[in-house]
Amino acid sequence: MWDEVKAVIESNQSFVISSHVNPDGDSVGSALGVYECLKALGKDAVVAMNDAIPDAYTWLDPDGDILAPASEADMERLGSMDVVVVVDANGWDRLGRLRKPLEDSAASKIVIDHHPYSELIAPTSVIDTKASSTAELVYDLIDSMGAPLTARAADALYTGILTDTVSFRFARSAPCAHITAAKLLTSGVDPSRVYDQVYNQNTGARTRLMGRALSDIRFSGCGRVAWLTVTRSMIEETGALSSDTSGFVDVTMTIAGTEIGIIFVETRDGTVQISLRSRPETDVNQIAVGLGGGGHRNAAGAVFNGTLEQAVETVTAAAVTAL
Ligand SMILES: [Mn+2]
Repeated sequence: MWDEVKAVIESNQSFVISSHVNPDGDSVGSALGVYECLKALGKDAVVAMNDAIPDAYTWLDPDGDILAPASEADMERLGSMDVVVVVDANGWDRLGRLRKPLEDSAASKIVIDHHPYSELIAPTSVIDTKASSTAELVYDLIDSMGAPLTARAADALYTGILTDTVSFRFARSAPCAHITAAKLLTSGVDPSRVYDQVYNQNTGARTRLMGRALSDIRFSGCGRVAWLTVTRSMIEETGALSSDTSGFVDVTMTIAGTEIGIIFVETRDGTVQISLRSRPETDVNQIAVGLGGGGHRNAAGAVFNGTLEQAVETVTAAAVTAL
């Protein structure tokens, strides 16, 4: 499955690795895994993202190797690399401001991903929708290239698997995810250290914001849909950051009887960020796709153009219909 990717890597020297907007543990982990692999093979590589790396993952990049958010000057330079590698996304529109320089460049293009897709954006694509995470695929790439697995790559890939499976809780945590995780542990990853870095570094402000959001939880569909809202003023009053809302929606799924959980976050530019979660038997990806977003069957997201009230009305109605 890696022959074409290997051939492109072997016959080129400079690589730019990128991923989707609002990077998560899997996009950062997969990008760093590919970066470390290419560096170990003596290649020139750079990772560039549209947005800053969330605090939970900055420990993976202590020297700030990742260009995030990429500047205008970075983007000009990136267009002239030999190869563009897109990880954890398969759609140019997912790259934000990096779309134009990378899509338009004359570089060879590689996609490594595990999201469902409607069409390929690059002929050299390895997309496995059964994989728990892109990180699991990147481990396989490094292994099949015979490239050394650096300690940083191992930490990064373990982080990708840990976060995309929500600590091995999701249905897509197939045996493969555990097997790859076990190999990473064997190579020296300290699971308690990674868990502590990723999940136990919240600020007081984030915890207060979570309390505000949770204390106002609402239900639709006779309790089967649970939803949270976070307004701009809640974020400002608690002194939290917009990115602090990451993970709040997962709390809705800890409630007995909830089949769909939703969070609505009001943004500065007048849109509403929506994240959806569901039990294995319920598909929320179709709701996200209907809103112009996407993701997975049990975890998806979209950006709604309109007010918070309009978003709540539209999306809770779609969720009740999807039950
Ligand atoms: Mn992923």
